Formats: sequence, C-alpha cells, structure tokens
Amino acid sequence: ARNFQWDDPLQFDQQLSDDERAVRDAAAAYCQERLMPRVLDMFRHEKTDVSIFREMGELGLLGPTIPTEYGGAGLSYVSYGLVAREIERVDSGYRSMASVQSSLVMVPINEFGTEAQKQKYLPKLASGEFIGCFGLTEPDHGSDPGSMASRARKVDGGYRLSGAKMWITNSPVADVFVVWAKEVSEGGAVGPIRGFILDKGMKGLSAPAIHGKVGLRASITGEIVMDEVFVPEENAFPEVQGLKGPFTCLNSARFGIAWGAMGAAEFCWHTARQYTLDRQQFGRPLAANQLVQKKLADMQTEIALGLQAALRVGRIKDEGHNVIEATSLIKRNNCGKALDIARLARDMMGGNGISDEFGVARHLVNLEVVNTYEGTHDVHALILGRAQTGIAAFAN
Ligand code: TGC
Ligand code: FAD
Repeated sequence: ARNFQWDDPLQFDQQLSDDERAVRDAAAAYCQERLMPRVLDMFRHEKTDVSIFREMGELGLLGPTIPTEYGGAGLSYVSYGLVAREIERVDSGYRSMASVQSSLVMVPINEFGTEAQKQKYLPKLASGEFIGCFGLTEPDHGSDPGSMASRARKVDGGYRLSGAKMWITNSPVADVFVVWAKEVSEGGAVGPIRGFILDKGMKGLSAPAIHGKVGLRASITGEIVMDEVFVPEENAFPEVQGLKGPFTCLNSARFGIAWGAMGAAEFCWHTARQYTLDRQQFGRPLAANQLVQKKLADMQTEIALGLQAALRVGRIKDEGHNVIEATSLIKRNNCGKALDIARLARDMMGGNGISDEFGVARHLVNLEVVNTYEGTHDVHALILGRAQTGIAAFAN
C-alpha cells in the first residue's frame, strides 16, 4: 500500500512516542483555538497579552523540562521541541515569550540556583504568575557578550549592579530578571561574569519598552537599565562563573528555536500550497505550473529534513550527551531555511502575500528576528567553523 503523506513525507510522526504525540496534540489544540484568533490584532497593534503566560502555565507549557517538584512538567527535550513547533506555527513572538520563560529564566534557576531560589521562583514561573526575562545583550555588545560592560560591584551583603541591557524579550512586563554582569571586587578588580536574579521594583531598576519593531510585534521587547541596583547575596547564583552560565541557557533556547522555526515554515508552506491550489490564473490553478510545484517540493524537502535533524539532536540531548555544536547546526539551518520558505510563500501569494491577513508576511518579518537572535546565522557558522578547523574566526 502506498502510504506517502505529502505533509509528513519522512513519517516524522511515527518516530514519536504516544506521550510525545499527546503533548504535541494538547499544545496544538491550545495554539490553534486560543492563540491563532488573537494574533492578527496583537501583531498589527503591537500588543502583548500577559494572560497568555497564565494560560500556558496551566497547560504545563512553561518550563516543560523542569522537574515536577518545582512545578515544571518534567518532560523530555523532544517534547519541549514539539511544543515550540506548535506555538511558533502561530507566531514566533508567542514562542519567544515561552522560550525566554522556559529556557532562559527557569533553566538557569534550576541549574545554578540555590534551593531557596528554586523554591521561591520556579513554581510561580511555571504557573505564569511570574513573568521572566533574560539580560545578556547590551547596546554595544551583542554577538560578543564576553566583552559586556555591566558590572556587579561587591558591597556589604551583596552587589551593586550597573549597566544597560538591550533587546530584552518580556522585560517591560517582567517580575523576574536574570541578568549577567562582571563581578568587581571591593578592591576594584574586574572578575568573571556572574548571574543575578533581580526582582521588579528594586531601587534603580527600570525596563523601558522598545517600540517600532517591524517583526515579533506580538512579543514585547525592552531595555533593562540598572543604576546602582542593590542585589542581596541570596539573589546571586552562587557558583557558576564565566560565559558557561548564559551559554547553558542559550543551548536550551537555541534547541527550541530550531524546532519552532520549522513550525513557522510549515504554516507558510501549507498556506502557499492551499493558495496556489485555489487561485486560478491563465484558466488553471497556480499549482498546475511547474515553477510553483518546484517551490512546493523545495519547501517540503527542507522542512522534512529540518524536522528530522531537530528530532535527532533532541534524542541525543535526551540521552544526556553534549549537543552544543549540533545545536548551532540546527539553529542556523532551520532558521535560515524557514526564512527562505517564508519569502517563497510570500511571493507565491502575489499581492495577498503582502497583507497581514494571510499570516505569511507576518511570519516572514518574525523570522528575520529569529534568524538574528540567539546567535546570528553567521555567528553559528563561525561556531561550526571553529569546531572543524580549530581556528576561532571571531577572536583577535
Ligand atoms: P568561548 O571562548 O567560545 O567560550 C567561553 C566559555 O564559555 C564556554 N562555552 C559554552 N558553555 C556552554 N555552552 C555553550 N554553548 C558554550 N559556548 C562556549 C566555553 O567552554 C568557555 O568556557 P571556559 O571555562 O573555557 O571559559 O567564548 P567567545 O567569547 O569566544 O564566544 C564567541 C561566540 C561567538 C561563540 C559567542 O559569544 C556567541 O555564541 N555569541 C552569540 C551571542 C548570543 O547568542 N546571544 C543571545 C542573547 S539571548 C537572546 O537572543 C534571546 S532571544 C530569545 C527569544 O526571544 O526567544
Ligand atoms: P551584532 O553583534 O552587532 O551583529 C551585526 C552583524 O554582524 C550580524 O550580521 C552578525 O552576524 C555580524 N557579525 C558579528 N560579529 C561577527 C564576526 N565576528 N564575523 C562576521 N560577522 C559578524 N538578547 C538577550 O540577551 N535577551 C533577550 O531576551 C533578547 N531578545 C531579543 C529580542 C529581539 C526582538 C531582538 C531583535 C533581539 C533580542 N536579543 C536578546 C538580542 C540578540 O541576541 C542580538 O540582537 C544578537 O545576538 C545579535 O547582536 P547585535 O544585535 O548586537 O548584532
């Protein structure tokens, strides 16, 4: 019997367990029923609906990999990837809200936090009662966070944090700020990067919104401004030092983004396929043209391969092995390919492709951001280049 399914050509579905399919289906139902109807208005008017955090929290979509004793769902990385794909099938901005909370805020607290920090923050982040953000990028230090200018000056009982973080997802609505800064000893010596948990309302802490983004408009972005903010010792991560701290969070977030980008690409592919089947020009469907079919075949191929790659990396990760470079490979490939697919789909829909009503142009401008954040497309090439030549192209 022929069992070729055009929308699952490599039988991705059959490689999932029943539990994984159940997680995927629950996420898909929520995303299609609750998020999809809201996205056009929120994107068009640059609105962020914070109730989405609570809704996602109720369904266990925040911190899926965090142990259940701290309110997480205790699921595998593959399940986390499946959830990211369903959320981003609707909008990369919603996936951003969730992946920052899950990977960039809950992961470091779980990995590096004290027992008291875990008890205090994780259950409320998992339920969506607290909203979290992650401050690494600065106005003058993006791809090179190791050169950051933020400082944590050691003082009696804690630290005084000063500096500015730029392009921070969720910051204007955040209750919890995971911030990275270089420690300065009481004698004035600049030490390693350390991580701190700041609470909304701390004196000297503010988070103004950044307006006018042409992509990711349903996800609020802001700065984090720290003017001599006193952070008690109990709010510092006690042991982790150096770039390993923030990069551990990025490993998890980049993995989810590689899956999410495929969800956005699938939306664009399916929309373009249906559109070209329905739309008649020259007396027949657009889909009857060889040029159009070639584009659909290219989309199908890249998505099928990208999903297989993401699943493979997820399986290795779930076995507990190191996948740092493999994560760069799938983040770079899947975001770049998704962006190409969104552009093709936009073109295939002619003038309608430009309208936000059809969703494809929205995905296209979102994916421009997704290709840039969490390590740009080219920075991931340099990580892979270093890993195969032994030469760091970005070093002095
Ligand atoms: P390098 O010499 O490579 O490494 C310094 C130290 O860090 C360790 N390390 C890692 N540890 C764990 N995981 C990783 N992926 C690691 N990569 C490196 C490394 O072993 C070393 O440790 P040690 O003990 O020897 O000191 O550092 P470098 O400064 O040369 O790095 C260069 C480069 C380009 C690889 C790196 O800086 C980089 O990845 N830049 C990109 C920055 C980035 O991704 N920023 C993301 C900001 S967050 C964000 O965008 C959120 S958007 C989320 C959303 O809204 O969804
Ligand atoms: P730059 O580093 O200045 O790069 C500019 C260009 O130069 C890129 O094309 C890059 O590939 C290239 N380039 C840089 N170095 C090299 C090199 N050595 N060789 C060749 N080419 C190079 N950050 C956070 O910390 N937390 C967040 O929550 C967060 N959310 C974000 C949300 C949005 C909407 C956006 C747009 C960004 C967000 N970021 C966040 C920041 C994001 O991670 C950075 O924008 C990204 O790392 C790139 O840094 P940059 O913008 O400073 O660009």
